[in-house]
Amino acid sequence: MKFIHIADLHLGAEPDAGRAYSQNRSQELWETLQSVLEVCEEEQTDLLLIAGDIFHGQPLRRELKELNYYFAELTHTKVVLIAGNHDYIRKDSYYRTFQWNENVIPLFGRELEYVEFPELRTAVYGLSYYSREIREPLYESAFAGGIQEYEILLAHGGDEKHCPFRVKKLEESGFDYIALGHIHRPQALMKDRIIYAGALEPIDRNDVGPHGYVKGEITEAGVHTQWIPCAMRSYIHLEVPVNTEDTMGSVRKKILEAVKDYGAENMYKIILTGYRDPDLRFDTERMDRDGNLLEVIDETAPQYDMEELLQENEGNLLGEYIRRFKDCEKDSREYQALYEGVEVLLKNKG
Ligand SMILES: [Mn+2]
Repeated sequence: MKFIHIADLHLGAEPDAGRAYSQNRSQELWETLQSVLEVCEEEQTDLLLIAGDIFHGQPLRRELKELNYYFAELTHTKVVLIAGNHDYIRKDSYYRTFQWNENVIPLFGRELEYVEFPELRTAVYGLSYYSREIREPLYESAFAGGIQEYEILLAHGGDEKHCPFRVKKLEESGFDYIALGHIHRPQALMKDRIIYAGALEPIDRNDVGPHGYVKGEITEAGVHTQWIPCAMRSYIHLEVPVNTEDTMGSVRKKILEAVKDYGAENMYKIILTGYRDPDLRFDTERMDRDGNLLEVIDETAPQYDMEELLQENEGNLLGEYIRRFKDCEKDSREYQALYEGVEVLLKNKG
């Protein structure tokens, strides 16, 4: 039985709205889903499991129609989905009345329910959100019923306000595979068995690193999974080292080169590090204006000429301070204290 597990598509979201790069970002979320559906079609994947938060908010009727159209094009794959905390089934939700194609099986119960696929010797269990939060540990009492040979749990949450659970409880639940959603960073809580696929595309700037989906196979020998990156863009936090020779212009060039190296399609938070010429002030506000530089943070320290400063300040507090730390080793904590202290004392001096 071959499956693909995705989660947290957040269709309808507009990440970094207003930025130059992000104009088509909403569309890209749909395109990445389509690329996963193409994989399902090519590989004749048996089940596509979607672990909640398909939509960023309440889905529009036309959005459901659109989604259903793509699902209906699959000639082999069956799609099982649940609603998460973002697209929870509100009183007026179109989820309540929408007619899905026959290969699409929503598990929209408030309590755990299941769907059987006898031809795959598989049952998939799941429940859906009817509110933004569920504080009860609903998954801790879930267990595989032994209805089919292979049993899968589709689940959304894992933090305090969203169906909290202890991993140990899930381990003991008897499911062959637990397809998790809600936490956007892909991670296996237990190898090949309890996995957050992660958001299919990164949705906000904290979703750093690669994103993608889980491809798995369940056979009599057990479960085997692999995680496959497929997102069109990533958020990257990048340190750019600066030295005393650098100017605004040269730092800007360094940043642009780093961005080129790590991929111009990605979104960056740049952290400037190292020692700068004390006279140089970075205008980080201006630097992050263009392209997909979302933020530039200056963590450089000024490179003071300690000998010169010492001579100029012989006898006063600053001079005393420098004398005290002067002989410490570079890169030590004391050295850092020397720099930070000198910076403060100089500032106070006016
Ligand atoms: Mn969620």
